[in-house]
Amino acid sequence: MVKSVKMTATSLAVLLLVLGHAMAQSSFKKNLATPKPAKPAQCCDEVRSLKVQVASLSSILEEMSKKQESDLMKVVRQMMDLEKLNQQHEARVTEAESKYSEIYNQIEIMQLQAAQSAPQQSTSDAIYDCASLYHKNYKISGEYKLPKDDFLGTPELNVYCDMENNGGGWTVIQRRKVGLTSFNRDWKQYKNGFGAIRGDFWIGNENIFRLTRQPTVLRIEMEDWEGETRYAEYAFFTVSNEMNSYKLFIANYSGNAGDSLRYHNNTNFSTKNKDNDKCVDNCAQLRQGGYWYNCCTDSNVNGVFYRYGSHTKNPDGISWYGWHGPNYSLKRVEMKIRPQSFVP
Ligand SMILES: *[C@@H]1O[C@H](CO)[C@@H](O)[C@H](O)[C@H]1NC(C)=O
Ligand SMILES: *[C@@H]1O[C@H](CO)[C@@H](O)[C@H](O)[C@H]1NC(C)=O
Ligand SMILES: *[C@@H]1O[C@H](CO)[C@@H](O)[C@H](O)[C@H]1NC(C)=O
Ligand SMILES: *[C@@H]1O[C@H](CO)[C@@H](O)[C@H](O)[C@H]1NC(C)=O
Ligand SMILES: [Ca+2]
Repeated sequence: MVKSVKMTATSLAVLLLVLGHAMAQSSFKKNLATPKPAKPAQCCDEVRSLKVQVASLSSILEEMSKKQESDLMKVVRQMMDLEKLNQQHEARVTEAESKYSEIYNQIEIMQLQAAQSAPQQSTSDAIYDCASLYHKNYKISGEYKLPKDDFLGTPELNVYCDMENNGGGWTVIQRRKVGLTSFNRDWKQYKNGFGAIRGDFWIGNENIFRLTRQPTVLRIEMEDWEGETRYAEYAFFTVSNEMNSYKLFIANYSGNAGDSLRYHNNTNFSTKNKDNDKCVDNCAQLRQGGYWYNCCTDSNVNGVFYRYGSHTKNPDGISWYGWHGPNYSLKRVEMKIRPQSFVP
């Protein structure tokens, strides 16, 4: 064993010497300036150590990618957990919202019951508008549910009552103040009403027709972008039924905004899909709303809501010509009605 190893070592040394000599000679012959320093033994050692290094590097790499993978999995799992939490939060919010509205409805019902059992102050029992609620001693502004009345043929209706301004008892039929609800709607939507009762809405032509069967006052309040307010009041206001295209009648103006609904007196209601105006044009399409268009407007309170800074160029804004002319879109408008006979 020992001998053979020695032998091998010696023969290897000899072989290396010979090889080294040969290589030195050949490189000498080839190129004097750049002798190759690499010796075979060194080369193989280097290769071997390189191989070892590569192996350890690739195992490190493998480990790293495994770690990365597990990190990624962790992140994914965390995201899934967050998503689940988020969904749970959303579900809780929805639940809270529905509970809130349920409680709110119960309060409303209790308020109505209290109102209905309150000592009678008006000659009529029926609650068909905010004025009758006011006379049943309900004097806080807010959202109410008017009960269905078979005798009057009125369905249940959510309304907003202004019980505080100008004597109270006002049923709000239109409001523009938030600006996110489009008023460029079709006949059916204007007929039945749309929007949010606490925000921007149209109560519906059918409801306006029903609510104005008794002699009614209309009050239109408005505010410009400088914060100034004006109003227009019509001591007489009524709207025909659908058969008669919800034709408008108004009379006996008072106020400080100008009589800009007069031009619309005795005209039919028009929407983008029902041109009942007195013009060759389609005013509802030009003015982008539903209204009692003539040819076309002296006021356009159901027009486009333009925010401050962009409200001075367009003729389809929320305009009241008697105050700010055709190209100024107002910041806020509210239309409300009350029986002529109302006494605060
Ligand atoms: C209004 O509509 C009615 C039918 O709904 C129609 O008879 C009448 O001519 C219309 N009036 C105008 C001014 O267009
Ligand atoms: C609207 O027209 C009627 C006639 O149909 C008239 O009696 C009333 O005074 C008019 N209203 C206004 C504000 O001009
Ligand atoms: C307008 O007011 C006058 C005077 O108060 C009154 O005689 C008239 O009937 C009113 N018009 C309407 C349509 O209510
Ligand atoms: C409103 O704007 C139109 C053009 O967009 C212009 O012709 C008109 O004179 C303006 N009216 C007023 C009162 O500024
Ligand atoms: Ca037309």
